[in-house]
Amino acid sequence: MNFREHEDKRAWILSGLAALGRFVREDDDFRGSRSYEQKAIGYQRRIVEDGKYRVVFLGAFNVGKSTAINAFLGGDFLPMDVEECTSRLTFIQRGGPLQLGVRLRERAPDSEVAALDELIAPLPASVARLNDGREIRVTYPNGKPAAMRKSLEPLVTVIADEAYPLLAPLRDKIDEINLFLPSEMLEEDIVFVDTPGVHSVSETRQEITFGIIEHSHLVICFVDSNFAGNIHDLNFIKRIMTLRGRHVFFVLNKADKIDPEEIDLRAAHGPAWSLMQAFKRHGLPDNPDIFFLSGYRALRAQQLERGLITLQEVLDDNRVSLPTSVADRIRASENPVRDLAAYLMGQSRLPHLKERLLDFLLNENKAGKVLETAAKFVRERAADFVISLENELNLAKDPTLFDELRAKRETLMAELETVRTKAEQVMCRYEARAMGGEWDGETYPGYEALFRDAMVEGAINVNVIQPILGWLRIDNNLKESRRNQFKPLAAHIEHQVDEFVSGILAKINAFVDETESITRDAIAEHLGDVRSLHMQLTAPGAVDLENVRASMAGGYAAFGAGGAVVGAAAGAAVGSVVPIIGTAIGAGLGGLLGVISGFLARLAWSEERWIRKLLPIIRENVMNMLLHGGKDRQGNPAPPMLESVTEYLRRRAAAFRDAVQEEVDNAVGRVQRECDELIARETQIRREREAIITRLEPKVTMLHTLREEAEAIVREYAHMPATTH
Ligand SMILES: Nc1nc2c(ncn2[C@@H]2O[C@H](COP(=O)(O)OP(=O)(O)OP(=O)(O)O)[C@@H](O)[C@H]2O)c(=O)[nH]1
Ligand SMILES: [Mg+2]
Repeated sequence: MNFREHEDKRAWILSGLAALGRFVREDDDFRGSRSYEQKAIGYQRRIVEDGKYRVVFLGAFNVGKSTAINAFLGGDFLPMDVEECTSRLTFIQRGGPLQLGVRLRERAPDSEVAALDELIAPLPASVARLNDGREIRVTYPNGKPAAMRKSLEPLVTVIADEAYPLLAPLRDKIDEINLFLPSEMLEEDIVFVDTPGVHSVSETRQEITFGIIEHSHLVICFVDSNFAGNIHDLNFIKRIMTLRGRHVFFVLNKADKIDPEEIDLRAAHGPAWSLMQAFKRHGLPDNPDIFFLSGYRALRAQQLERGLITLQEVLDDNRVSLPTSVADRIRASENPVRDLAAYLMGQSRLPHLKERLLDFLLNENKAGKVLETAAKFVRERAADFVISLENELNLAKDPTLFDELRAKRETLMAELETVRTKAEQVMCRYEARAMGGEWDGETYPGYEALFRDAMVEGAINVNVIQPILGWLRIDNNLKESRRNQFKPLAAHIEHQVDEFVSGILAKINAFVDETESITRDAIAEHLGDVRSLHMQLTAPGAVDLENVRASMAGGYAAFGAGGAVVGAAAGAAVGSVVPIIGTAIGAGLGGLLGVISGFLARLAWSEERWIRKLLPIIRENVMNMLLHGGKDRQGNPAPPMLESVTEYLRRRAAAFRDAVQEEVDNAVGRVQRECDELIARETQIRREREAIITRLEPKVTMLHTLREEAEAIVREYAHMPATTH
């Protein structure tokens, strides 16, 4: 951008300030103190609008700023005090007649203004209200500074709160205090700003003063000659210096209080030397513009000249403390008042400072400086405001978070797949062992086949029939049986069958237990994996594997106690099979007893003959009981033990597998769902971020453009010779 005309720049800066103002006032993305920034922007706007050059007087409280300004102006317009005095910024500029303008933030009710009216009433002054009651104008027709100073006391001094409590509500509404002085006192294009002391105990007053520094074009920094190089001063001087581009005059004030020998502008010794040393130590520019001043003497000289005080008063004034030789010379002169005034003025060194200041101002491109400072203000504010927005924007654009999310999800999915495969393998092994099949190079018959293979006629013959026959041959067993209607034989058959089946089942049960236990452990281990995956997704933390195993076992036990088949199996596993095979035995024995009763008459048979006769009956009954089935005592069909037990084993194998499968599915499903949610969350975050980007990008661009264009203006001024415009 190339700004040729002063007016162009001015118009651009005003629009830039307006843009900043809108951003601060309305934008939800503005981070900072709205009221502070709005005020600062407002100040700059007014400065650009009136185009006046601000000369700001800064320094510790009581260092003599207000006194010096009064001396500059040639009258005691501003209140001064031996205590901390100034509490507000006071802007002093050229006007028509002597006037005080109090700008209010809001309209003050009549009652509040009346309190001021009353105070002003005894003074030669008239009060008017302007701007819808938002400004109070006091005019002093005779132009006497004292009247203005007195009306300022209740408004801009530290003691006002105590001395004029009635005016507190009005004071709270004050936005700005302006002094308008008759034309000869001040240049048209200059505003002097009196400020509260920087080392004030009141934070508010400090802030007021620090706040105006960035709106200054020239700073006159006051330091007490007696305390030059003081660390407090340095801290705030550093602060002024950070605002590059401001010229600073350093004034060593109250020079009347030091030995005249100490006044050395070349800074070889005395306060100027101390100040320079401190500057050097703190890396501040080592060729500052340093002046000595006695504001008080200058003011006294003026008062004397105007007849506001008498010669005697000055001679008696301890603070003026004239050397006796001088006092004698003055008394002896023809025009002692004029001579004393001239002497004091010379001693004050105000003329020197004034001359240097006027010279500086004459050469300064004041209008340019006003715009340059405003452009810097726009540039810096735009740069400041954009930082937080940019941070947020960069965060929204930062892909690493997504990458992390995605990477995490992908690892989890992969791990989940491994777990699923492992669980499947465990199930395959289980199925091979329980239902028959091959696993890891070994072939398993399965529970059912194990049982069927043991329940064959040969084995039954050897393990059931033969032992029964052996039993019949022992002692009186046959005789006893015949005598008791074969009931002992029936009981023995029952016992023998029970022992046979129980023996087989005991072996199978051991195998079932082992199968279930290794499956349970293996699954618990993998479920542990699944659960830790789940934990990774939800909350970080270790998974206690023992807990998982216990919960698995608990789940299965609960299942076992609840299920009818497994309930029966639990009985079978520990001892007798009688509970399951009772009906089969009943059916067998019913037939046996019926057949045998037909032989009861033929008691003359030999034992071997009896046994031969009984053998087929016993065999048929045992085989029916175990393999073929028969009828129970009521004549209902009764299944053989082979079928009941294999049915039970089948169901037990399936029930366990289902229980485990369910547990696995649940656990894996949970992780799967978390992963799905992760994807959903990713999408949502992405959407939110896109919204942030869409929202912030135009603002960032706007602020960047402001900054760049302001920078272009600043650069143009930097290359401009000082005397243009
Ligand atoms: N000896 C001496 N006293 C001075 C001089 N200038 C000011 N004083 C006195 O110092 C005291 C403070 O002066 P002010 O002008 O009110 O000081 P200030 O820097 O405006 O103080 P605040 O408004 O509180 O920040 C008054 O009593 C002045 O009379 C000076 O050059 N020499
Ligand atoms: Mg003051």
